[in-house]
Amino acid sequence: MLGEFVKNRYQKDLRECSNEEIYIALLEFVKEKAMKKECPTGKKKVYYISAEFLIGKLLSNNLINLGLFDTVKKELEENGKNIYEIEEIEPEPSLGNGGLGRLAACFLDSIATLGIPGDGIGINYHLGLFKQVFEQNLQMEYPNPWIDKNSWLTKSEKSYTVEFRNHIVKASLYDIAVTGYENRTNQLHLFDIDSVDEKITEEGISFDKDDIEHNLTLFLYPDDSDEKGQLLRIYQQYFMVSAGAQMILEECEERGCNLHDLPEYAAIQINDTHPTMVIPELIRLLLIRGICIEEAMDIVTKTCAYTNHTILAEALEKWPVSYLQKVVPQLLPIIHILDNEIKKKYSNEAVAIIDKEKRVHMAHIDMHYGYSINGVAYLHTEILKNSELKPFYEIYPEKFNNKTNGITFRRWLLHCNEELTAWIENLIGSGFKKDAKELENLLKYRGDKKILESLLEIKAEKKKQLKEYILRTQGIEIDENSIYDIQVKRLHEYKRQQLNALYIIHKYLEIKRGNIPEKPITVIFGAKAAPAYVIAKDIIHLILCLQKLINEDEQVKRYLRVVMIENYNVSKAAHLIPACDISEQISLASKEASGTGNMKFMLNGAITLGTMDGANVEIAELVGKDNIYIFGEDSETVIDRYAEASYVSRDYYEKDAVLKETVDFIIGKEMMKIGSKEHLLRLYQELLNKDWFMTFPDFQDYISTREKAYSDYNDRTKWADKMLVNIAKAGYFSSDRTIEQYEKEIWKTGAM
Ligand code: 26Q
Repeated sequence: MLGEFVKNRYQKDLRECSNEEIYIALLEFVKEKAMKKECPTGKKKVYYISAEFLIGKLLSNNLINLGLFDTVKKELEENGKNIYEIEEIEPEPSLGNGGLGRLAACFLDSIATLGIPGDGIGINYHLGLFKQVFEQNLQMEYPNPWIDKNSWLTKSEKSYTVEFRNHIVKASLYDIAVTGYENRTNQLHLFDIDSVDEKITEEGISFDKDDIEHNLTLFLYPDDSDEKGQLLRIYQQYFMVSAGAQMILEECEERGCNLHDLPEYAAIQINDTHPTMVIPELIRLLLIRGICIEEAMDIVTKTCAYTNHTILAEALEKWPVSYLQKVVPQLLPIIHILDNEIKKKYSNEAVAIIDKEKRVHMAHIDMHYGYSINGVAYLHTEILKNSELKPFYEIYPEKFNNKTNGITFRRWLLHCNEELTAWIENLIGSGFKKDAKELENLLKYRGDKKILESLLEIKAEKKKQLKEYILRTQGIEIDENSIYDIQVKRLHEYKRQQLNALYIIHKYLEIKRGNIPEKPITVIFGAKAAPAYVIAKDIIHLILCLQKLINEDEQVKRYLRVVMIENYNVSKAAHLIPACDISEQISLASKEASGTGNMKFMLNGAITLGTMDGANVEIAELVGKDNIYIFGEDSETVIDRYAEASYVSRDYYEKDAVLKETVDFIIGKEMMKIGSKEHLLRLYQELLNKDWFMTFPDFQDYISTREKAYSDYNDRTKWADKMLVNIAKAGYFSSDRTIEQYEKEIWKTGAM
């Protein structure tokens, strides 16, 4: 099958082709097959608009979804080729920062899998998220290009004009096929400008931020710590939504829409506030097309729906009116009308669109002028309703709803863990691939020693594979018989990688005192810090210094190792997650909206060590308290403490000798020998004088809960039983379930 395709292309046999040649042939082969599966759109269609789509590598994923993976793998093998080596050649598109972007990618997969007509709309960043390199125990950032002559992108004929105050640009449309699992193909539409120039990047990832013609689609979220960066972000956002809105109207008209009935033809899901300008832009476009302002506002309100992904105040976008004036003056008259309407109706300042400091609150536009507001996990939605967005909940209780996040099992089980997939299939058949709830049928094997042993063997195999991968890619040797304890996610203080680091210091000191752990431990991190996020980079420095100190200490390294994975990304996640024993989900309760890594780990048989935060709450409820390790203060306590402004970290430090020695170690002589005083001292002072995300109050409980997990690990059969329960209960977190709820409760396209 592939052989014939290759022969036509290269006039030679598969066996004689290089891996690069095969990769390019496969790319074309898959594109062709995907196109054949495209399906017509009914009346209504979903548009998932997002500044990020962290799709990761697509080759294997597409082969799986098209039902071709096994055949292609076999044909390659018969010709002396290895699909995993070919996979490595594919450059990884990093068109997202983390959770929100990866969620958008999982959602596209599920939308297509469920047969819903629904496309993504975003930006074709040329460099995506930076490539992380460690130098002198510090994070350095480099450009990360992914677009080759041969890529998944297909240039379409379509283009739209986008006008800014000082520029007019042509938005060209590129498409990436989104294959559903044994179902239809949808599209990810990415807009770009022809004049973008990768050569304008200077040292590292800096570039001239004024040069809009050459930089507009160059980087994902350029550093916006200064005004120019923020203006560029507004340029990018408007570029995406203006081109997107024009395309949506054009498509709907082609399907017979007269624009008065737009809500019957389109549901636009706004992924956090980054695409919020689509609301005033659509109103503007409807006005130009002859619809009056009142009706335009009404139409748009019935078409747009908003998802909130964060409760961190600093992440809620508020753009100064003056910035919008500089970039998109045509939107301001509309934003003022929207604001006046609200001010007429409600005197409460807290729900205004434009505040007293003349800043436009993007989320407020979404909530007033959209028909649905959803959080991404039960607890998150409750916090939105009862505290963060309370004034809006009081006005629009009917708009609020929860959609607990999910992940696509095609990538996070079938692709990344073929061994576990085969094991499950052998026990309960293959129905779980389409209906993840069927995983619960595994529960009948609870307590079955032979079955549990075979589950442990699979975990051991994946751990061996990860050990080899880490040795090959980073030259660090780990012990495959140790407990793999993993925390991988963006670096942020609220996610509390620093708490994990404090545990490592404590353990190191314990081993030095002769308290040897029963079982060796390998702590693995993977995390990128935003380039301008100083403390986050200090935390990376701390972890890298601990890695060096511990891995070179002959006495300690037999019992404890630390590995910080360089340039953590989607494909590295696929190596790490199946090999994990303990999944660290230790955010400060109330701060992590949902988390999705927690779901991927659970599905692959890792046991969660976490706080009652985000979707951990739902995981705990599903698996029961014997199959998860929960510690720390709950969200109510934390929220109250913030309200009282009563937290003083130094009090904890002074009262707890173990905590004190641990924190002091950060600036002790061992660390100073390895690390930089500037970074370590700043982090030490931050913890001692602020500790905004309250690691100290949770410290002791974290240590004892982690020790309990390590000691339980030694009863292998009992541990395997916990693994089994976690896998069996993970079905709820399939993004197919999430998308079914979006469809039935928000979009209502009628496709299912
Ligand atoms: C905002 C203003 C200025 C510059 C950047 C931003 C910005 C950029 C990215 C704000 C937020 C993000 C990304 C947020 C994100 O990834 N949130 C995560 O979303 C996941 C999917 O719902 C959740 O599982 C995570 O809990 C949440 O942190």
